[in-house]
Amino acid sequence: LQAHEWWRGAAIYQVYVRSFADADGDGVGDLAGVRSRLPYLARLGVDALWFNPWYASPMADGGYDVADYRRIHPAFGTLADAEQLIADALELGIRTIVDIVPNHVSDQHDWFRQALAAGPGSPERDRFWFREGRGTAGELPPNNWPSQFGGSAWTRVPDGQWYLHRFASQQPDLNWQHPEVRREHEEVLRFWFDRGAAGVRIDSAAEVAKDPLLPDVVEGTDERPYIDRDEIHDIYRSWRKLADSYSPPRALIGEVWLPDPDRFARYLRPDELHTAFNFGFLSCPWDADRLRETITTTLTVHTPVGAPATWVLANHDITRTVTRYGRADTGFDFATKAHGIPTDLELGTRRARAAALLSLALPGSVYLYQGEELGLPEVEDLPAEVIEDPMYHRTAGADPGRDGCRVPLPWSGTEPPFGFSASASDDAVPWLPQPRDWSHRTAESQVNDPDSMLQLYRRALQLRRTHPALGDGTMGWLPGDPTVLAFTRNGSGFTCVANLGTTPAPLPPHDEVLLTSGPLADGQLPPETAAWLHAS
Ligand code: TEU
Repeated sequence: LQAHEWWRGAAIYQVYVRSFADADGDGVGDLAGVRSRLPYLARLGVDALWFNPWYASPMADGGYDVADYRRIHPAFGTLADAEQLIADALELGIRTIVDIVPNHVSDQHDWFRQALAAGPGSPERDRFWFREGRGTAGELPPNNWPSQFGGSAWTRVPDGQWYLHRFASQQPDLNWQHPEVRREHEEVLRFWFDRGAAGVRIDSAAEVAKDPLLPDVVEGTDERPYIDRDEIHDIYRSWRKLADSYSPPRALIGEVWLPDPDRFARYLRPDELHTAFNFGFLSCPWDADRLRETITTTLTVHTPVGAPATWVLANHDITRTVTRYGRADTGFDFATKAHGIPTDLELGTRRARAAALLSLALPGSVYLYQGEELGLPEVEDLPAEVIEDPMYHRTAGADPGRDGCRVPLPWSGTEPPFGFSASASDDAVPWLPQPRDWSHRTAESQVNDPDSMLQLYRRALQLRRTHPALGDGTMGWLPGDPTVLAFTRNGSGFTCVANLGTTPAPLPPHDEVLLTSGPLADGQLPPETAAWLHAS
C-alpha cells in the first residue's frame, strides 16, 4: 500500500463538532474541544477524522446550510483554530477530511441574498433554480418534486418566483450548469487542500445535477430527474484532476446514496471518486443471509473498478447502531426511525459489538461515527422544543428526525454535561440534553473496563493497524453453517467469524483467539458474538 493511498484501508472517525467536546463552556462543541481530545482519538487508533461542516452557517440543517466556506462557524472557532487542529492531528498521524456540500448553499449565502435582491431574470438568479409557478397566478410550485425533508421542493419568494431546494427551504439548490458554480467549488476545494485537508467528503454527491427541463416525477416510474444524472460525472472528473494535482494527492469520498450497485460503481473510477460510502451495509438487517449477500454484492461492485469498499454502520443521519440492532426490524428505513418501537438495548449492544468486529475485519476502509465506540443508544425522548432537525419540523414530528443520534458525547463524571463542557459555568447546558443515566457510558467509565465497548474498539483498531491481513485487500468466505458468517483475509490465517444463529457455534480451526466481542462458552461462539482468529 502506497502511503498516499492511505484511504484504501483507513479507519476514519466522524466528528460531529457541535456535539463532540465543548472547550469554552457554551454548551456547543468546538474546535478547541476537538484539539483537547486528540490524545483520545490517537489512543483509539483512528487514521483520519472527517468533520461534518464546520463553516459559517445559520444552522438550519446542522451546518449543511453553508453561508461561507472560507470561514469557520464562530461557535466552533476560527480559521486559525482549524489550521492548528489539522496540524496537531497530523502530528499524531491523523489526517483530516472536510465536508463539502455542492448541492446547495444557505439562504444566507451571499449568492442567494444577491439573487433575491436582483430579482427575476437576473444573472444572479441563474446560479440557482428560480422559476415561475404554475396555476393561473403562478401560485403552484413549478413541478411536483418533493423535498427530502418532507413537503414540496419549492418555496415562493415575495416577487412571485419559486426556487428549488431538495432539502430544507433554507438550502437553495445550486445550478451546476453555471460556470461560476463550478469555478467557486473548485476554489473552495483548493482553499481546504492548501490548508492541509487530506480529502473531502462530498455531501449528497449524486444529487447535484438536475434535468434542466425540470419535468414532473411520474408516479409509478423510477425516473428521478434530480438524482444520478450523467452530467455529474464530468464535475467529479475535474475534481479528481484537481485532487491529483496535489502532493500527496487528496482523496474524494462520495456520499452516494443509490440503490443500484452498477449506477453507484460509475462514481468510482480511476478518474473520478476514490471511494464512496456503502450504505447497503448500514441498511442491512441483522441477518446472516442478507449480510452475506450485501457484503458479496459490495465487493463484486468494487473489485472491477479497483476502488476499495467502505463499511459504515452509523452516521449523523441514522438511528444509533445499538438501538437499530435491538429492534425486530433492524434495516434502515424510515419506519425504523419511528421512536417508541420496543428496543432490547442489551441485545442491540451484543450485536453492535459483533458488527464492529465484522466491519473492522472486512476489506477496505471503515467509518466510525462519534459515540459508536461508547455504545451510545439513540436518544428517543428529546423534548420537542429542543429538536432542531428540519426533518422533524417539516414532517410536523411524523419523522422523529436525526437529533437523537447527535446528542453531545458523555466524557466523564456522573451527571450532565458529563464532561462535554469543560467549564462548569451555569451556561454549560449542552445544546441537546443528555440522558441523566449516561454515567456508565462515559469514556472515563469505560476506559478501565476490559469488557466495555471502548476497549473493544481500541483493541480491534490496534490489531487492525498491526495485523498484516487487515485493511485493504481480499476476503474469502468459509463454508459451513449458514447462520454463521466466517471469512479469511488476504489468503492469510486470519479468520473473522460471527454467529448470527440461535445456538453456540464451533470455532473454525485456529491457533490463537485474537479478540472476541463477548465471552466464549466452552470454547464455542455464543449467538450474537464475533471473534477474530489466527491460524499459522
Ligand atoms: O444527507 C443526504 C441525504 O440524502 C439525507 O437526506 C439522508 O437521506 C437522510 O438524512 C437520511 O435520514 C446529507 C447529510 O448527511 C445530511 O445530514 C444533510 O441533511 C443533507 O445531506 C443535506 O445537506
